[in-house]
Amino acid sequence: MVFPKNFLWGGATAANQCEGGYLEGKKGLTIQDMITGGSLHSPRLFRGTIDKTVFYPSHEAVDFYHRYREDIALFAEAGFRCYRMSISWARIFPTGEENEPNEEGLAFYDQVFDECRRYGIEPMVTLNHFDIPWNLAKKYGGFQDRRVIDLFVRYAECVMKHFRGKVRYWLTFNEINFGLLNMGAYKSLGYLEKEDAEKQEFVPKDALHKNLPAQLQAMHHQFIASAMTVHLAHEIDPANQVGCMISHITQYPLTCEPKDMLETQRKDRILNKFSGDVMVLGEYPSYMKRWFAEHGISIRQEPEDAAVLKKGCVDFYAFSYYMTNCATVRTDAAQVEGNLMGGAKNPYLQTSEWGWQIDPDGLRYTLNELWDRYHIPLMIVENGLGAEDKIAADGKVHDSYRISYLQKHIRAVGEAIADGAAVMGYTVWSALDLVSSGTGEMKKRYGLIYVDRHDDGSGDFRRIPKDSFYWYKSCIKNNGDWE
Ligand code: BGP
Repeated sequence: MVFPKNFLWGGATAANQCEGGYLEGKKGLTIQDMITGGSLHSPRLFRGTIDKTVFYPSHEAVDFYHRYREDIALFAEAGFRCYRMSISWARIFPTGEENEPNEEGLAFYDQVFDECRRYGIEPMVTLNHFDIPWNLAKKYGGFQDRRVIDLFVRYAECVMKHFRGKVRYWLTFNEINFGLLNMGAYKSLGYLEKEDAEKQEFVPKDALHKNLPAQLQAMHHQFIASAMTVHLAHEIDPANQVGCMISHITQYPLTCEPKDMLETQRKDRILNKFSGDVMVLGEYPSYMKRWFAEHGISIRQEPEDAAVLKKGCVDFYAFSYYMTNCATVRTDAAQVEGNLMGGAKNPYLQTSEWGWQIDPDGLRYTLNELWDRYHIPLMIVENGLGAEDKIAADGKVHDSYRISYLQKHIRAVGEAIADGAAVMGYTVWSALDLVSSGTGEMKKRYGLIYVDRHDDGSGDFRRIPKDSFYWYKSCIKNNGDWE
């Protein structure tokens, strides 16, 4: 196969979905600690105070906090060359505002990275994967407030200095483009209106475009924080490589009617290209001007902002890829679910049990488009299948459907590399079963490793490598081929 020798094969997780230990080691609360479980048809609820009678999935998650040694040993057994994970900001700065970092938090991640290095696994660290400290959401409305930029950069600087030499690959904000969307504004920006923060309970998805100008302002602050972090990362250690992280929801026109083509372009620009362009090219794209004007958006910028963005362009483009959707101007088109956002149904594609359209060819198409546009290394940092896996009578998990999903997508990556795209790595979502970000469920399982944990809080956290684990091991061993 065409995969480069040093290709970063591995798996991914996020602190809020796997660690648990939500108050251990002097960790502070995060916005994830305040949301309940849900399902495809019942949304997760935000609760402004912790109610002991309610189940919050992130509180124990899958107990990585206590089991990281066992988990990393399994990752090593699968042959991972890379482990994409995140640091929980609130483990290092519990309220986000302390002057000094929490030593226990730093010590925890020291152990995690040392364990990775012991097996020759390269950590790739997301600085903020949907878990801004709760205090910053409540007090400042998250990134709406410019002061949060400095708080983030202080955190980023602290961990990049502390883990210098142990971590070389960094991602600033997970799926930064989700700040534009309903639940994404809460999770990504920590966007909370005062009146909502004080409510006993509300559905964060109701924030949808409630205050688009404020969301865009908050995203601007994230872009600045990210650019400052990239710049600092290079100063701290020239070996550091920093990527953006975009949820790439590739759009196809539902029909070849020119109006559908224009709608596709419009959606693709707002959803996918906007964030990528700012972070890779270091400036706001001209096509957003009209959209801003139409939505009454005028971003407050400081005189130095333009230069900061230009100085902080990312080194590589990382993205998650789960599906493609169709765009159309028709109002009667059948709809499908998706990652925070659905779209028009593509009659040629099958969907997962949670209604996400499965499209391996779309991954090849996307990689080629991104390479043509940016000409910087690309990395798929999330791709995988959420399914309701069961333990079979023989005590194993036979997830042939996941193997088939991964095979097709990895072949598509190989094709894109053969087409000429520079792809540096691929990390499966997820390395092990963890709490679903969208629905809060455990039963929506993505892992190569099964975790005995269920939606009612039962289970003993036992780990069982699935069939996909052994298949992926052979794929990595043969650098993108398998026996
Ligand atoms: C992405 C997130 C992940 C992850 C994944 C699957 O949006 O970065 O955290 O969870 O999607 O989504 P879900 O868990 O909602 O199925």
